[in-house]
Amino acid sequence: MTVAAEVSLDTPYPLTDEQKTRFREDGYIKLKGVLTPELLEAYAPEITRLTMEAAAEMAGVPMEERSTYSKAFLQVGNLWERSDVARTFSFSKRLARIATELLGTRGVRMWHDQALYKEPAGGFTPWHADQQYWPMATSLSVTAWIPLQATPIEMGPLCFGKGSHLKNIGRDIEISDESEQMIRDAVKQSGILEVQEPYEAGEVSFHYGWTLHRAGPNTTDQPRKVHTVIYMDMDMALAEPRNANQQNDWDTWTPSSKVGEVMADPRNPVLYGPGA
Ligand SMILES: O=C(O)CCC(=O)C(=O)O
Repeated sequence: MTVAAEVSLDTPYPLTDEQKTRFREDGYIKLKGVLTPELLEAYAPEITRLTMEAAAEMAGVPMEERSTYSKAFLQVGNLWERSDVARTFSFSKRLARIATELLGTRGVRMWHDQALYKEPAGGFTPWHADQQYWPMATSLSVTAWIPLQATPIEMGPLCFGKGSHLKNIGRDIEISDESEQMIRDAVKQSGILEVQEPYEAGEVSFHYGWTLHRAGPNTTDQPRKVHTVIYMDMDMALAEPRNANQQNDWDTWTPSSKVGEVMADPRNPVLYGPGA
């Protein structure tokens, strides 16, 4: 048996102190070998099946008739509620432990998962910060961005604004042509380094909810298949929504939670830490 074959979705992935510090300073980190070819082969087909089933209507709309947002990707949330295979993938302790150690919390809960498939000829993803959408009381949230294949620059991997989670830029603007322009200008003016790199198969990146990021278009003839899992501190309280997107996300992802209380809705199970 090879070393790679022994890696499961629950095998710990040891992080160094240097990696944790880098994540906290840069606002993101890309890690090699988080998933093996065997794991990708085992889970990607089901993620793709569920995504194409749920997004069939949008996939049928010609690109030229779509908004900037819907040109960027087919987006399907909470796959974990749609099949046991997707649930096993999204509930990976290996990923959830990395999220916990990067955040420095005692554990993490599921905020939600979502597939983000950038189709062939799919457009760019405008600059934005995810937490604009999330009614969270602190900044202890992190997204695992999990490409299901190697993702060269031509497919539109993520591009991060290095250290941008520490600046107060673009926090009130949703994903749109305006966010692309406004944040792009602010990133350039404040000297934030834009880092865009290809992903090898099995690499996974993690970024804070306040880290500014975008992605280029997919100019290849293959879909850019990506799954994501969004984690929050297991002690995260619900904040009063600051905009309509946050109200919508409250209703969608944590319906029974109350402002000021820990988000312990059945949709937000602890994935790593006490009680997991
Ligand atoms: O996959 C993309 O193009 C954008 C993803 C993103 O914004 C995110 O996962 O936070």
